[in-house]
Amino acid sequence: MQLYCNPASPFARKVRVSAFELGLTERIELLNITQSPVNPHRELRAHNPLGKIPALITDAGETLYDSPVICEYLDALAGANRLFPAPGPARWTALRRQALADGMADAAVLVRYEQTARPATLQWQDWIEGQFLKIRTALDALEKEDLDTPFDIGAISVACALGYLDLRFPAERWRETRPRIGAWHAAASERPSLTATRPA
Ligand code: GSF
Repeated sequence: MQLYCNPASPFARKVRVSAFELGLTERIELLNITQSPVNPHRELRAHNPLGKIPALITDAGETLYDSPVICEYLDALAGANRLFPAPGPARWTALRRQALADGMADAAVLVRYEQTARPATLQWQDWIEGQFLKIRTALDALEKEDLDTPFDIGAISVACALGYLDLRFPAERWRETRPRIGAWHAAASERPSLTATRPA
């Protein structure tokens, strides 16, 4: 399999962490690329019309996207509902946490594009604040959750979204008012799957 990715992408990291947890790392060749909405990558677009990473080319030659689909595919490949629990309460919680974390990462990536890809004169502070409100509200919601459950797709998504905040927005200092999730993230970050995929 081949994975279009970039070390900084929180969504590509989700896929790489999932592959690591499932013992599939050796089966995936990483195709590291750089792109953005204003700097599209021609070859990637031929595989994913949306022009986004991660995109996985399976051994059968089909391209899968986006990260929730790829992670569920890898889980099925490894067998036995290891990251995506079977239908039932644990599955709905894991999927909801994935949605929450991916939404946080989406908002953070949009702010990053606004601040780095958009000409300074066109940047809109209210819009940036609107994205930060989503991120902060999501962090507050996570602070109230019990994340000490199996390291499933919900936990992986949360860990990767928090890692992206640390990478791109260290001034946010989200831990200062959210000690529970800060402690959870510190412990989770010691897992080999997360240390092996930590962006520089
Ligand atoms: C989001 C992927 C995404 O935004 C997923 O895979 O879960 N819902 C998708 N990828 C970004 C790069 S990133 O992770 O920072 C991307 O490829 N953006 C390019 C663009 O044109 O939006």
